[in-house]
Formats: sequence, structure tokens, C-alpha cells
Amino acid sequence: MLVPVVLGGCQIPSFGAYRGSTTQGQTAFKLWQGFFIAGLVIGGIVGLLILWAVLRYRKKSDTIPPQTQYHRVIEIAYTVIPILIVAVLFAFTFVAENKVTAISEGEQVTVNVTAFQWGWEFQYPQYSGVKVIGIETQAPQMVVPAGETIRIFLRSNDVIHGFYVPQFNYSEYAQPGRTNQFDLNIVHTGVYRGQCTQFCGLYHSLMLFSVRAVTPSQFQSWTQQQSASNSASISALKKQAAKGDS
Ligand SMILES: [Cu+2]
Repeated sequence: MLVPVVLGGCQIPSFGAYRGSTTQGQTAFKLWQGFFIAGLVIGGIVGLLILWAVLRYRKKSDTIPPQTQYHRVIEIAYTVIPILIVAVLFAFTFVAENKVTAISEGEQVTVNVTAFQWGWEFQYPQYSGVKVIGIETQAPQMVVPAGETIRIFLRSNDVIHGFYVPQFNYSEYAQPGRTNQFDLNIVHTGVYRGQCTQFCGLYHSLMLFSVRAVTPSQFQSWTQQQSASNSASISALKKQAAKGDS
């Protein structure tokens, strides 16, 4: 009775994890909290039982206490209870994982993410000419709208890389010859750092990037800016090429 009253105004602590900046990351975070609380409760019960056994059954004399063998009830209990605990944790994990990896019907922005030694390319197929590339010395930034469903198509040009944004509580392989897809629903605007999580060669540690979540209208003006500046640089290159020909 006292525990809920005393803890009523508290927030469950994060237990060292990120609270999740995407709805998917928040689902993973809730699972983490649940696992941690389950671990604390079970650890507490086991600890108290050990303490009780140690104190209650201390050596009092040299006579050996009654020896119990093949106690069927106890043996069934200590087999069935852990199986039940694992089954419950499995069920919660199954539900949470399905939520995190669910591909929604109505994605709003698609980004083709290509990992390569050692950098990232973010290409926006819905906005022709919009593409961001970055390498070791200059980490690229993926700009996306907050509050919308972002579909990521993740590929690799060479070896296995990992797309990981810590605050999203999510990591995904970028595999050569395979396209992995997942959704991100970023809750708030902001900048979130990301990195490659597979040891992919010499400059793996410099394979960084960031995700900048902006408002949908800021995103629209960003895409317009990008396609304008990209087509300007392409036409400049064409002019140079034409000069070279003459
Ligand atoms: Cu890498």
C-alpha cells in the first residue's frame, strides 16, 4: 500500500538508456525499463532469500541437519518459475520488436541511405537532385521532417556497415547486395549524432553522420534550396565541359 503512495509522483528512471527520440526508440526504451524493473524485482527476491537462508540456517552445532533429496514440489517450482519468467520477457520482446520494425503504409519521406568506406550518402528520391554525401573529414547530415514517417532504404557499396543513432535506440546493418528498410518517426526537432557500428576498415571510427529533424515547412524549403544549388553546380560543370570541348 505504501509503495504506490510514496512513489506516486516519481518517474521511472531511464536506467542509463536513452528515452528515445523516435516513437520506435521509445518502444525499445519502455522494453528496457520493463526488463530492468523485472531484473531488480527478481534480484531483490533472490537476494532476500539468500540473506534469509544464511541467517536462519547458520551452523548452530556439529550435528548435520536433515538432508532433503528429490523434493518434487521444489524441483518443479524452480524449473517452471524461470521458464515462465523467460516466456513473459520473450512475449514483451516479441511485441516491442514487431512495433519497432513495423513498416507503415503511409510513409511521407523516403531516404535512400548508402554506406561506403568511409562515409554516407543520403539521397531523396521524391525530390530530384537532392543528395547529401559526406566522408571521413566532413560528416554528412541527413535532414528530415519531425513528426512524419521517414522510410529508410539502407544499402552498402562495399562491406558491412552499421547505421546507428544512439538516441533512436536502433541500429541496422548496411549490407552489400541487400536493401534493409525501416521507418523512423522522430518526435521532436533537433540534431542527433550517428555513427557506423561495424568495424569496416581503416577510417571506421571517422564514419560519422548526423540527423537533423526540422519542421515539415523547413524541410520543404531545405529540399528546394538543395535541388537549386545542385542543379546550379551541374549546369556550371556542363558549361565548363562545353568550354573544354571548343
Ligand atoms: Cu562503416
